[in-house]
Amino acid sequence: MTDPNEIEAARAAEAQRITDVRAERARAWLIEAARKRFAGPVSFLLSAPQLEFLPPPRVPEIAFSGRSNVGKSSLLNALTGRQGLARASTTPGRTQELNIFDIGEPLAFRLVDMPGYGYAEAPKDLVRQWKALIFDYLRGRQVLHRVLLLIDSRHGLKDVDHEIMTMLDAAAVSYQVVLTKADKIKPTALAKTLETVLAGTRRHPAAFPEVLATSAETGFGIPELRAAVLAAVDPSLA
Ligand SMILES: Nc1nc2c(ncn2[C@@H]2O[C@H](COP(=O)(O)OP(=O)(O)OP(=O)(O)O)[C@@H](O)[C@H]2O)c(=O)[nH]1
Ligand SMILES: [Mg+2]
Repeated sequence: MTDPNEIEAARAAEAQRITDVRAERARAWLIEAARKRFAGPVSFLLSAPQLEFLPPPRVPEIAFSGRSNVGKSSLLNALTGRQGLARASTTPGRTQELNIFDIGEPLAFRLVDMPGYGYAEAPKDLVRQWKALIFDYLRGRQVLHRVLLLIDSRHGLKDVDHEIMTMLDAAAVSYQVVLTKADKIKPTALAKTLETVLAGTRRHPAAFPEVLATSAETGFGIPELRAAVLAAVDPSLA
C-alpha cells in the first residue's frame, strides 16, 4: 500500500477501531460497577407523605416517576434485584407517598419511588394532593440528580407526560425516559415506540437524549438502566 490516500484511510479506520474498543470497555466496566453497586446493601428508609418528612438532603437522589400503573415500583425492585422491596400492585394508585430507599453502606445515593400521576379514577382531592407532592418534590429537591420518567411501551407519551416534561424543563431538572413492560409487545412494535418517544423527547431541552427500554418481568434492559443510574449519580463515571 503506497497510495497516501489509502494509507490515511487505513490509519483513520484503525483509530476508529481503537476508539470503539475503548468505548466498549468503558461501557462493560460501568455495567459491572453498577451490577456490584445494586448487589450490595439496599434498604427501605421511610415513606414521606409530605416534603417535610424527607430525610436531610445529604446524598444524590434518583426518582422514579410516571403515570399510575406504569411499573415504577416493579422497576425499582428489578433494579435492586429485590422483589417486594417497593410495593407493586395491579391496582393503580398503589404508591401514595414518596418512598425512599438507601443504596450502599456507607450511604452512596437514594432511590425515590413516587406516586403515579394521571390516574383519572382516584378522587379529585387525592389527585390534587398527589400532584402537589410530585410537582413540589420534582421542582424543589436540590439533591435530585435525575428523574427516570417511565412510559408504558404499549402507550407511548401522553399529554400528562408532556405536562411533567415541560415542568421539568422549566425547573431545569434532568430526566431520562425509560420504557417499561417491553415484554408485552413485539420487538418491531417496541422499536417503533422507541423511535416515536425519542422524537417526542427532542422538543424537551432537559430530556436525556437516550431512551432505554426495559422489562421488570424478564430483566431486559436492567443492566443498562443500572449503569445509567450510576452514571447519573456520579457523572465522572459516564
Ligand atoms: N408484564 C409486565 N408487567 C409489569 C412490568 N412492570 C410492572 N408490571 C405490572 O404492572 C402493574 C403495576 O406495576 P407497579 O410497579 O405497581 O406500577 P406503579 O407505577 O408503581 O403503580 P402506582 O404505584 O400505582 O403508580 C403490576 O401488576 C405489575 O406486575 C413488566 O415489566 N412487565
Ligand atoms: Mg408504585
